[in-house]
Amino acid sequence: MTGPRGGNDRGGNYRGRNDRGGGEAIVLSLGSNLGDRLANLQLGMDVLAGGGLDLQAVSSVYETDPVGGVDQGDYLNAVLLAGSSLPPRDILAKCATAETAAGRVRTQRWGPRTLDVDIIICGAVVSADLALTLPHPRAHERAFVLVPWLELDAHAELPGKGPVASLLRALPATSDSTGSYLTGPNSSGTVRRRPELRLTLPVPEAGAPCS
Ligand code: A4P
Ligand code: MG
Repeated sequence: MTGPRGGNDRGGNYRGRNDRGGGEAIVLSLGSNLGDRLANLQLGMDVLAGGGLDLQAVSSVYETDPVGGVDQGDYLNAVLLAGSSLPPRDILAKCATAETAAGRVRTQRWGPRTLDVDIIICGAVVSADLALTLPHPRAHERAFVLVPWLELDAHAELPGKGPVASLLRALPATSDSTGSYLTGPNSSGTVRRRPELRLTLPVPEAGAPCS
């Protein structure tokens, strides 16, 4: 069934629009490879929602090979589209709150985590600040970001890097009939869509903007 909270034809969950409403278009990447991975992603979304961040669409869930050279379990990854007029640092603070709510403990860079929430873009904002680099400095080379983002927005562009579709084609990746992206050695890892694992957009706050 389709409708305001129905799924899209690739398994993601849309609120029924692709525009960003008021404020900047925000793209967030969620990842988990510790504990109940799907529950961690859902909790992260639930904590992120509201308070000035209007969640609009969530991708399918993808199971992905760990990237970064640390020996760890596979991740579940998803991408969120949102709209917000909050300053980027406030959105980063909301990401940190969501990570804390999921019990995130930082022991090792690129190591296993219950929940990681990264800001991929805040509109066209460009920042080299190490505390908040925008766009995310590694998004363009990560299939676990590009594949779910492209699922939600076929015309997505990464400021300064170009169309997401082109960036994905530039990775050593090919799609197969199941929609998985099979990547070769030295690549950003295999990305497998898990249509049976679904995330649900939280219900908007009363009075929040809605199409
Ligand atoms: N920071 C700067 N810019 C940003 C941004 N755009 N979004 C700062 C979010 N945070 C940003 O992050 C370290 C610092 O980055 C923060 O204090 C923030 O101020 P962190 O979450 O504490 O540590 P981290 O995630 O281990 O480091 P980093 O460099 O953010 O790692 P990545 O690049 O996020 O990689 N493999 C798979 N398959 N799927 C994954 O999701 N994730 C990682 C983490 C590694 N391998 C993965 C995955
Ligand atoms: Mg992070």
